[in-house]
Amino acid sequence: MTTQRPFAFQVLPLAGLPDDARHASRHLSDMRGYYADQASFEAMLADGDILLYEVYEIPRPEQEGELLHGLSILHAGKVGDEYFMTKGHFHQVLETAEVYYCLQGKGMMVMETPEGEWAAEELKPGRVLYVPPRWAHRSVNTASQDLITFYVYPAYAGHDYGTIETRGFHAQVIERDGAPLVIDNPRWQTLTRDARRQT
Ligand code: S6P
Ligand code: ZN
Repeated sequence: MTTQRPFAFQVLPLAGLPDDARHASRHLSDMRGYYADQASFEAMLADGDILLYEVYEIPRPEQEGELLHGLSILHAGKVGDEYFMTKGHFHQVLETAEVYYCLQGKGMMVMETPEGEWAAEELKPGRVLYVPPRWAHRSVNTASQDLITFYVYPAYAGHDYGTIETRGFHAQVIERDGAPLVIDNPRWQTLTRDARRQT
């Protein structure tokens, strides 16, 4: 049974998570279709189905009043010139926010609303990022060590991965001349326009 007693754990420095933390891993094969350079993706996958990111979450009842929270650990690397990233999602209950706190590494959070407004914010140790209700979010690791963030959001939020899986984010983060660069995702305009036509 989930405890109703207060509890605490240490994330800086990281000293282990509660024993009942849930662990999810995403490998390269889970990300088919997410990266722009499909030839590089397939070539990498042929070399091995490497681990890209992991999420540890403290289980809480998925109901109003509760908060889900945990650690997201995004490994470093690129597919073509595109940095390793999470799948990204809207919350199923769109009107729910999320807070991220960066513990280690360097990266970006790319975000956008269903209407197509978009934003990109830097993640680095000590930096807090507020993702307002309605904003889809994806973390991107732009450095050579793990990007570790602590996150917290309403436990009843749920996840919608489908929209992003189909059209991607408006902003794409690539390496150009050794530095991160945010560019327009060329596929986004077409896929979003097609999706709007169908509704
Ligand atoms: C959940 C929260 C994070 C992400 C994690 C992995 O709402 O935003 O725990 O789940 O960073 O990303 P994704 O997009 O694969 O769930
Ligand atoms: Zn989220």
